[in-house]
Amino acid sequence: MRIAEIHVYQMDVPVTRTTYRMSSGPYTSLDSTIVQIVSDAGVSGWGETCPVGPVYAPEHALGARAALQQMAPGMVGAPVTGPREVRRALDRLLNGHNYAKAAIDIAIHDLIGKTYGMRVCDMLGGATTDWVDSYYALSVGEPDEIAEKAAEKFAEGYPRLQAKVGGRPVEKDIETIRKVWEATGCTRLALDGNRSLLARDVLRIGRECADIPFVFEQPCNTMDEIAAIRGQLHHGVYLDENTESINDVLRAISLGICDGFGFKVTRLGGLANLAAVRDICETRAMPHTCDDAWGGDIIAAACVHIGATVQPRLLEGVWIAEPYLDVHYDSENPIRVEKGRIKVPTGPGLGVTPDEGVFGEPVASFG
Ligand code: 0XW
Ligand code: MG
Repeated sequence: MRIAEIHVYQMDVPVTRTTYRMSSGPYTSLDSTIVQIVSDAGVSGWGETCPVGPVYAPEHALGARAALQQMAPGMVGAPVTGPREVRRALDRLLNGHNYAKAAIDIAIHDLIGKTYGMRVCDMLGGATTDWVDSYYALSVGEPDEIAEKAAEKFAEGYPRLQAKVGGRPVEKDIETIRKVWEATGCTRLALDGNRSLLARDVLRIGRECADIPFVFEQPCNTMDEIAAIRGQLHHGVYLDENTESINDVLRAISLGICDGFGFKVTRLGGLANLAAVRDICETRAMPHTCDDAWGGDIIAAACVHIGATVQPRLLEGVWIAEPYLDVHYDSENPIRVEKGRIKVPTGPGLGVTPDEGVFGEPVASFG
């Protein structure tokens, strides 16, 4: 099988069902990039990458499309031997740019699966379940409002909650954390600073909320800042944004900096690399999520498929943007959260196929 065509699409993904605010600010619409890879047998595989704005991580939508247009000409005609070799080919065309290469990696997994009649989860080691746990990300907001939303989502069936903190006086975060705990009693609670907290404030939250069983998620900006206070914390620490490569994961584990992770498919470069860190975490009994920054049914399906292969006791959940959206790419097989869980698609490949014309005309085509 060879790559015959590559098409790149742009899709706005508006945040319509509720507000979404992290320490870096509010989000009202995100700019997604979709990749269609057509084989010489006429089968299409689909991938997606949708940075959550240009400041959350060193990624942005225009950069994704520029990187894809840099690589695509060199990929037309290439053999589709397997995701790892395709990634090596991409690395020979462009340095870095995991978040763009991930869209091709996902499309290659989808293409191989649809060609040979295998689900992506079964290509990645096999599904352990038909449904994966999700978790709900509570925005930064007024304590009473966030506590009310937390109670609503916990009652809806979400087994885990993530409360965004940071970007405001720490007293407000502490009040929010306390009210969320009182409103839910949720023992699977993550406080996600998205790199924004000062070490001083992390220590204060830990002291003043010592009775609440949460984990800190990416509280400070760097591994070094977190390592400096790690010994003074009595709550678990997960890394998220700092895990930009398999090496970052190996470093964090070898230095004992964290107790688990929030992983993103595109930040790590795709499903093959997430499967690699999944196996490292299983070796070291490290819980982790399988998420991405934002996006629609394609990236959501990718997160669900890899999430389904994680050893159940280590899966902290699969986050998808669907609860904040009113758009689906595949109207017959939408990926959606139902009572806090997500059904693993049953069709070949990702199990989703975009509706004809849903993305409009490609912004770039090759082959
Ligand atoms: C909640 N997420 C998985 C989605 C947002 O893009 C941010 C991210 C996180 O945990 O940081
Ligand atoms: Mg996070």
